[in-house]
Amino acid sequence: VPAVSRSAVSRGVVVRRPGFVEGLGEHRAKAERMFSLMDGFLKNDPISLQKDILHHVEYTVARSRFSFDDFEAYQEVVIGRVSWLRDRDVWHIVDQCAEALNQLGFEFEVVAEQEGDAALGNGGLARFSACQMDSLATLDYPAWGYGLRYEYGLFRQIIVDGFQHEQPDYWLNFGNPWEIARIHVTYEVKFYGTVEEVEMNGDKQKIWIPGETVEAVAYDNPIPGYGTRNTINLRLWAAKPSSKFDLEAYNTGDYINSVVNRQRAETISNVLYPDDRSHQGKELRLKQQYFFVSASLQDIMRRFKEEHTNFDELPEKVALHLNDTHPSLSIAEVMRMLVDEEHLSWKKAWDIVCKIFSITTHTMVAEGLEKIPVDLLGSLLPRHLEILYEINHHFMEELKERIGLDYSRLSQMSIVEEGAVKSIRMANLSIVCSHTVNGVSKLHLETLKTKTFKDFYGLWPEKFQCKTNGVTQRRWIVVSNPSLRDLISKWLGTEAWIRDADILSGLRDHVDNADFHLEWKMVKKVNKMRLAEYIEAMSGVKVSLDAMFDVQVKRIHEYKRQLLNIFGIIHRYNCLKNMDKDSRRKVVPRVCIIGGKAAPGYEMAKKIIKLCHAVAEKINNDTDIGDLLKLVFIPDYNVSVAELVIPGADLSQHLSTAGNEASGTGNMKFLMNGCLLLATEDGSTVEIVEEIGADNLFLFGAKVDEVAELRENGVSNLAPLQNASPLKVPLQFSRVLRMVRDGYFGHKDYFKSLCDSVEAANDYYLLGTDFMSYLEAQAAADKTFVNQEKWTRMSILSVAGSWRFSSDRTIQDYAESTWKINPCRCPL
Ligand code: DL6
Repeated sequence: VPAVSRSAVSRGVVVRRPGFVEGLGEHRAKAERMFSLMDGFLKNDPISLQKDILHHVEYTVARSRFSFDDFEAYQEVVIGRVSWLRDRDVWHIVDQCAEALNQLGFEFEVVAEQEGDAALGNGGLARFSACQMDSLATLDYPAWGYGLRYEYGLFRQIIVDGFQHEQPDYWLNFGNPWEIARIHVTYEVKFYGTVEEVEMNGDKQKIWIPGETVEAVAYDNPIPGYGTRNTINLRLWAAKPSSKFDLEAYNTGDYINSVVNRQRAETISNVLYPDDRSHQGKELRLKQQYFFVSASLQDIMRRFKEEHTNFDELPEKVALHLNDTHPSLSIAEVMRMLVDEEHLSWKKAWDIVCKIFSITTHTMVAEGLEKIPVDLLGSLLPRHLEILYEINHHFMEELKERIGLDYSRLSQMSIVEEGAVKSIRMANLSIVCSHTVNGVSKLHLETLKTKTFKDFYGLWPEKFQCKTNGVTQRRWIVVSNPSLRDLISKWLGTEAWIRDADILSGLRDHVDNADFHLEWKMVKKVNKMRLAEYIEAMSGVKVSLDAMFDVQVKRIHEYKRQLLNIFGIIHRYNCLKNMDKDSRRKVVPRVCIIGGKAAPGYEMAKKIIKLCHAVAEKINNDTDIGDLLKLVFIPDYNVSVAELVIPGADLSQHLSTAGNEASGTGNMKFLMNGCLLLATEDGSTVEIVEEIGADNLFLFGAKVDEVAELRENGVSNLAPLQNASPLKVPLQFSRVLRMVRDGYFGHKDYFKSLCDSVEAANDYYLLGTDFMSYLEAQAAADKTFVNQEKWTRMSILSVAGSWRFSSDRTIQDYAESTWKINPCRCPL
């Protein structure tokens, strides 16, 4: 399974068209001929695989067959055999590869470990896209994904003395054997310059005279479907200097500067912005967006024009899906292409554009919506700014006809935001032009309809749809939890659930079977052993397998409330310290595991990481406490680490203040691995509750419709802590806060602002309000853990209910109600 599928690429664009992958030829007949030729010489038995591997060792990397290392073995397996379209079903040759390698003296697991993550995204949004690609391939949809081939993916997190440090992740250092450089697939991408008006056939026509040209080179990454020959393509763009000769520099003799300028072009695709919430107003960021958009659209239009001349057919052949607003410059770019280059009338072009775009927004709060300052946009993309103004002009005229001269609403809905920094509102632009606007959970959609885009919903209610997120069971059970995969298949009597997640619900039939329970618990034990070994190797902390493994892994954000978890741990520690020996004997031991990256500029998140380490230092070294409580921070949380942590977890925490998490997908991965959830009723958790029942997880905290009131009139409006009523701020919370504030864990000054942020007067994320309810949910989890039969039942029912959170269901839904596409199976 390729690296990109393991990890994440975020800005997917889906293109509807039947056909095969470039390079094999576009025509079905030709592809069929190639497949039939392959039948003659491709064999998947271990001996043939070995021959292939050795052939590549000798003739690709020019090493001796008697001396090549694990990394080269990994590269050769990928290049030699599992690569692009050469096998009919990549997923089914894993065992043969393992045997072939074994006979050559290599361990399959060690070789597989050589593959690092392609950390091409930040968090939930990007990883969700990777799941979508896997589902698109498996369900035989004719789709393409597009993104940027960042040379530096998301930074590597290292911890020094409890503080996060960031190191560049130069993941392409030794090459990426999965990717295929398509050096002949390149496009020029232009920036800056001026717009001129010229006469053309008696009409006035705008033309853009760009000031800088950069070349985009395609790198293709195969995403093989499971149980099908369908292998779709993730095309990533790398920026290279334009091959055009720099005549001006040559004429002025400025050779050195011309080389330096050309080199600058490559920086466009160099680095991923590491903040998953805000990256506004940066020129490089905007350049990245347009670079990606322009190259992808040229690619799409070229393919369309190969077989079609009439643009009326474009909406029949192409559906473009905007994965959040980051690629929404596409709208202006398609308009520019159709009007300026293809000379369609504005009206006709707009009509086409409105039929091909759809969008999913992944953000809950209005403040998180992307805006681009017009000064920046006008200098980088002058023609696009004009087009955006014109789109807005037409929209405003239409709106005035619909709602009259309601200036307040007109200005709220306008694509152009006036004010100190005049900006383009990318979300408004996307909604105006998309035929469908999707939310990622029911709760999210409700917020979009009633708050974030209330006015737009009033105008176009039919556009708004819910497509609850999902994750792929192939990554999150089959690959990451092979013991569970075998157990599920054994008891369901089939492996069909790997392609059809609905079948997982059949596990409910065995929920009271004692033998099943025994085997279920064994699987968890094996995974806990793996995780315990990793924890010890990585942190030196030895953990007991009898303890409840309690995990919170995700990006560090105030709204995700890792601080609530740490405060809960401090409270637990206080309770243990105050207990006599007899009471301690009854305590359920806990291993608390926290992991996640903080954006480099996000001070508060970095302080949370430091606090976690400071508390761990205290607790883990307290001989009084021993195995009853351990706290470990897992550094550099990424997909590979997730594959180890999630199967080994007993309990997982999803603590966002209700109304802040658009969906969440971590909850679904834990659910699939039989881990019980301790969660607020936020995002997609609400639907998990619908599916498995509130009795099968531990819910706590304010509900979404209580939050505003609580912020308004509850704890948050009280005077600072010292004057607050003890009834409103629980004593337990004040005590924990006081300990941190007073320096019980050291670093008193450093933690001051963190403490201030949750004092009653400032407690925006309602930690104090939810604290007692959180402790109660934790107590319920402890109580249930003692009753292993009940726990196992809940665990089985969690996996059974996870069928609904497969990305296959999500993609099916998109295919049917947004893109209106049908599966397109590769011929046998
Ligand atoms: O939809 C995928 C994922 C959701 O599950 C998370 O709830 C949401 O926070 C995340 N959104 C982002 C926002 N980034 N941007 N833009 O990552 O999307």
